[in-house]
Amino acid sequence: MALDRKNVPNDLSAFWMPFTANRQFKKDPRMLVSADGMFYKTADGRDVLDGTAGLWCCNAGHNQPRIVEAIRQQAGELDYAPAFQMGHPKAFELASALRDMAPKGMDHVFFTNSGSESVETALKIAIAYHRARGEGSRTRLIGRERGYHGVNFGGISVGGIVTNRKVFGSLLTGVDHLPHTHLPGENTFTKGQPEHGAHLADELERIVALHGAETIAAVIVEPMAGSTGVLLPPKGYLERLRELCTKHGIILIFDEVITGFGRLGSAFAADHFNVLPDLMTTAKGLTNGVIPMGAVLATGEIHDAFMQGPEHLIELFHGYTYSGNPISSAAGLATLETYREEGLFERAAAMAPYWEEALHSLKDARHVVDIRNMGLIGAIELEPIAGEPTKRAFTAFLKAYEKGILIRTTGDIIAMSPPLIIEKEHIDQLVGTLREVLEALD
Ligand code: PXG
Repeated sequence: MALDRKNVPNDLSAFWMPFTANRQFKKDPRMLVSADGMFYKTADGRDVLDGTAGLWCCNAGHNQPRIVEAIRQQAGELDYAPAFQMGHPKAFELASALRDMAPKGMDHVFFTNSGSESVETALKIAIAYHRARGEGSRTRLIGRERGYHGVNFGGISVGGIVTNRKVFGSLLTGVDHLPHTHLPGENTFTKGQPEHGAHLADELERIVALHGAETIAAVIVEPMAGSTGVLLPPKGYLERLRELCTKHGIILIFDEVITGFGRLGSAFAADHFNVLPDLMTTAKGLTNGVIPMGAVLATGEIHDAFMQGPEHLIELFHGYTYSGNPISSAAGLATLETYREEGLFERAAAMAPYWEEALHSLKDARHVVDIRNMGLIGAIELEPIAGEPTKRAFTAFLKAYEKGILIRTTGDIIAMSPPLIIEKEHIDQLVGTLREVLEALD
């Protein structure tokens, strides 16, 4: 399609784009210039249906008026306040609102600016918590193969996506990994949680036997692995992991950066699976993706372990210039209010069965080898082109964009996570367009 470049800057060279094929993009840029509700508008004036809520973050849809207004107002009232040794009301209000929305027991909130920072924060809190209790030998961190925990050094160390790790040196020491839970032979075309694989949590016993429980600080997992291509926890898996962590005194961290704020049809995955972690990392949907913000939620037990010693001393030497900044806090408050007042989590749950049926109707489409879903998340796995992994799915992404839908691909997996305001007609458009794209694909 010939590109109308009138809304595209002449010089694209300076911006080194993140997680992007820069040279390919700059030859044929895909530029979004505005958005509303379920749709983006492109530089060449086309509407593109947002099948991914931006990057899994715009759960309430785009340009949500309450959020836009809250940011506008806050910017003109208190633009910034120091985050260390000073406070402003909205950060406290947001922390309380988040606690009230979170699973019972997650009583304290540490603000960050992204999922990656939330992960670093949670890992540091876990290690420092054990030390505060006189168990300073607990420093090891256990992640999982195929896990995604952001891109900072702690996160890629516990993460398990090889491309995100292999060119960045030796990473953190003292890290080990659980096996991933993808069992394609046994669990194909699963609707919701797969039947097989709970036993994979028992691998933690092997890791404990190898290193000694007294050296292990925390286990971090995504309750549903998103970035790697939507891997749902097998039935019983998270329960088993919780049991083993409790048994061995290990902190369980749920990385809820994607699963938080309604993605599965409940506020958090912890609610959905009824398994409580000790620490939870969040970001993305906390502010509807509108402005950077993340938060780590901690149980009272973890928080209180730090609240010792003379009261004038700082209890945790950690934080960011923008932790709980006024504009992000205002956006967060308006976002949580929107979720609540518009019943968006319930809406996601109510739409999930239609979403599931629509996605699985693609079972017989060309190249499809698996489909997985839960809440308003779906993944369609394609047979890779022999010798050219990722190419088939990436081509599908480009063709889909040309045909007016935005999807994400990772490897040869198409992942979708639309805003929770999606209507049936949008689901029909996504799935109908995908079928056309897949049928025309080499
Ligand atoms: N943890 C999890 C579970 C994530 O999914 C992060 C941490 C890092 O968040 P930040 O805010 O630092 O990016 C993430 C981010 C995709 C995709 O398409 C996923 C993420 C980010 C961008 C794209 O799968 N997840």
